[in-house]
Amino acid sequence: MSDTIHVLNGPNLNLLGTREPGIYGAATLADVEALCRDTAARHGLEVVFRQTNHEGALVDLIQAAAGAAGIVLNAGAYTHTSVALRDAIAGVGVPTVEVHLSNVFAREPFRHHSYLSPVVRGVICGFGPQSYALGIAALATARQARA
Ligand code: CA2
Repeated sequence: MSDTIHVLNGPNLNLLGTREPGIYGAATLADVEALCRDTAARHGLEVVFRQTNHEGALVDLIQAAAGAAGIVLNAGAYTHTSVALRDAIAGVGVPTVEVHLSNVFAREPFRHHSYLSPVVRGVICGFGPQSYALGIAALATARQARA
């Protein structure tokens, strides 16, 4: 059984910690990566951590996670627009947790709908970088249950 979790980040998340701290906080994407690596290590898991601004590249990254223990996916704005990402998640057959830094349900109505939520294992939002740590912990627990 694979011991690797793929943590995949979509558009503009490379800007974390540089703008809009009121919504997204002060942590940078490098800080989020360090938190993910620490959390995964405590569960005996490795992390592949990636960010892209391009929808098709995100599809490629989801497909490249085939056989992994899980995917933690913050697809950013593509969450609310992308049938291609939904099809990639459904097709790859890897347990996936959709995560968001912000509580999307407390924001604009267009952020309340996700094309991805119906095909993922679960959704965690609103806890800042801890949303990622909670996603990794959930996948680690599910993996233990399968072992
Ligand atoms: O809350 C989240 O994690 C989101 O996935 C973030 C996306 C947004 O479109 C989703 O509705 C919710 C936006 C990511 C952009 O991140 C920035 C960070 C700093 C400065 C500007 C953008």
